[in-house]
Amino acid sequence: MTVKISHTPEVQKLFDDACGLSADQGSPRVKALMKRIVNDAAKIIEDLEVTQDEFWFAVDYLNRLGKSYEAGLLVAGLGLEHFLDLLEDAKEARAGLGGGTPRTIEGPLYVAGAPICQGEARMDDGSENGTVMFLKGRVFGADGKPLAGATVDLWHANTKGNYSFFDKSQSEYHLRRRIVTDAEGRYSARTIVPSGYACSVDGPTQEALNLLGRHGHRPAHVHFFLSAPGHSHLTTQINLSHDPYLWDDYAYATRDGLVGEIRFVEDAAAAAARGVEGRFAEVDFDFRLQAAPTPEAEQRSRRPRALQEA
Ligand code: MBD
Ligand code: FE
Repeated sequence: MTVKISHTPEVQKLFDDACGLSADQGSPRVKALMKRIVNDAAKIIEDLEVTQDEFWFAVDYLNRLGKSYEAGLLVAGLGLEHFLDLLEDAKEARAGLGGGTPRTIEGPLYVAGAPICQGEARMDDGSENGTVMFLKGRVFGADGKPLAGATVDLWHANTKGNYSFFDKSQSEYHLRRRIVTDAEGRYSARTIVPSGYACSVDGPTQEALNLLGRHGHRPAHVHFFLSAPGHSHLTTQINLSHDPYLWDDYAYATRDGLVGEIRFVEDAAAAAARGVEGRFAEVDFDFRLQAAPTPEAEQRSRRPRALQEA
């Protein structure tokens, strides 16, 4: 057996030093994490016989990934963002908590500060010739009773699968709203049926997916942040039942309990009653929140996002 160079005392001393373990300053937490990362990277390089060309390709890939702001897309595609949900689920189960609407990944396209509406909202600006979608439901608390005054912060893509803010051709906060539930815990929105998202075909995420023999599609979906005093913040999505990618999501966000059954209605009288013309869609979806075990649980993660709120 050949000796593993990465395990020798010389190399361990090198990495300890490089990770600041002999320095007084800096963050102990970051030092511990960095030592593990560098150590594991070295082991991968040695065990898998990573070539010089492969190593420098990876360094250049990271530069390109960051330059195109696609790191959030890649971690979703590699299943790591979903893995964080599995960890949270397991932590809750161990603590005897859980129940309520399942969580699922946020993805990289939330923008803080969407307009606040009471009970109901119109989310699209009328500029797209999409299928009108009426989305409604109720938010229930941990005790199973409707929650008045809960905030339903929702966002979704347009008919091309693009999100406002990131797609500068859309108006400000297009397809993004915060709806405060009414006295019966109800929210309702008039919007347009979103299209599924696809990673940019010439971006670094799709480049990696191609090398893995994978597509970069997500089914049509609507994202939600739900919050209410005394309840745990919930990050989730509803993935729409009609989409062929429903259970073939590149980001692994579709979960049992999070499929939104979409009904397409072709009935002139029903359309007239809704104040629309032609075919439209309906989705009903209720949420159930959990009691917050701690005050921090009421808040969403401090993940850096576009337009942080003051
Ligand atoms: C999306 O719209 C999304 O929701 C995720 C998770 C990843 C990429 C694009
Ligand atoms: Fe999305």
